[in-house]
Amino acid sequence: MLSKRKGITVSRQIMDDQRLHPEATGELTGLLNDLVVAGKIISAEVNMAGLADILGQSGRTNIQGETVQKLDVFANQTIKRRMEQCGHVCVMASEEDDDIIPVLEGYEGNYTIAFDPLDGSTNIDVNVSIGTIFSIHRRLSAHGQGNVHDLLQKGAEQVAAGYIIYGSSTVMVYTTGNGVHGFTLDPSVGEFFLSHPDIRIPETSLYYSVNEAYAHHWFDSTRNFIECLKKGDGDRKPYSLRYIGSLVADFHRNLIKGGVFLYTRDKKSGEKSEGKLRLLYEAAPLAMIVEQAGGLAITDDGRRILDIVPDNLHQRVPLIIGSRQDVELAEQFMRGGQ
Ligand code: AFP
Repeated sequence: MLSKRKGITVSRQIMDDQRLHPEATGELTGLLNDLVVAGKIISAEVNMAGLADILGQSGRTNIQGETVQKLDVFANQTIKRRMEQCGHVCVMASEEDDDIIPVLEGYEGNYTIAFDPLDGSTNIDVNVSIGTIFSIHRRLSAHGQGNVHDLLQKGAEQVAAGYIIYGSSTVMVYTTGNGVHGFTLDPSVGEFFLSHPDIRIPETSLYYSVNEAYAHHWFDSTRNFIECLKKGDGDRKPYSLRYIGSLVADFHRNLIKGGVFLYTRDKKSGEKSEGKLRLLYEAAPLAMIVEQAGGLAITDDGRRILDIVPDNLHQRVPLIIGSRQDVELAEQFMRGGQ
């Protein structure tokens, strides 16, 4: 039986979003619909991974020095192939590629896309949630092939952002600046149906997500904040830890249940002196989503993530993201006010 919720498909929602902009040409709608197809293809492969001889390492390391898994390669190729000839994108950037990725000549469109094809690679082989994250901007250059400057725009200029999480079910969450909606893939019909309309992140929570193994490297600001959450205070109950190790999965959990995720700078950082997470492919798109859902995303020195103008494609950024009151409390510690 068709449940009430199976009424609204992701394509219909994308069309409805377009109707809010009478000046829209349908290009963004086309782009998002192509991304949905890429997400379905990747989801099918992830579900079959143990059988399709696609688990394990590819034998390559990426520009971040991380081992590239075979599924990373598959997801990256899938998105690039769909985007390069969808006719709506002028240039791309992927967490897995050193440089900008051109689109096919004659297919240049008005948008740019930056994406992390498969976030949480180390969880691929063990059936833990992983996901694709994307960030879309309008191009700055006039026409033809886009360039790196088209991609190096601050997060506040994003026209759409989202992720597809491959977990116990496959869920796509996206925003075009009019709220955040989540869609669950029904594999029996191959369609995403609206399952989480107008997501609002709880104002405060009982959960924090951080890699606590790094506690001995933390600055006092991070240590004191986490201690405060763990102890509780007055009306605030002690918080519990939830850390999956795939940002997209930790973020999704916190978006739905409430929580705060941190990946701050620490004393050991060295080459990761800006933390680990990437501004273009991870922090900026998730920041747009969290703000649209009523939450906040800042750096560990209190800058709004969406205001940061990237100076290179693979820029890293310290990230504190989640429920508004939790992030505000973190900010007080980071600014030395506690
Ligand atoms: P991988 O894609 O290499 O697994 O990295 C995932 C990630 O960038 C992000 O998704 C996690 O939140 C973070 O790394 C986990 O990093 P730690 O292992 O240092 O906690």
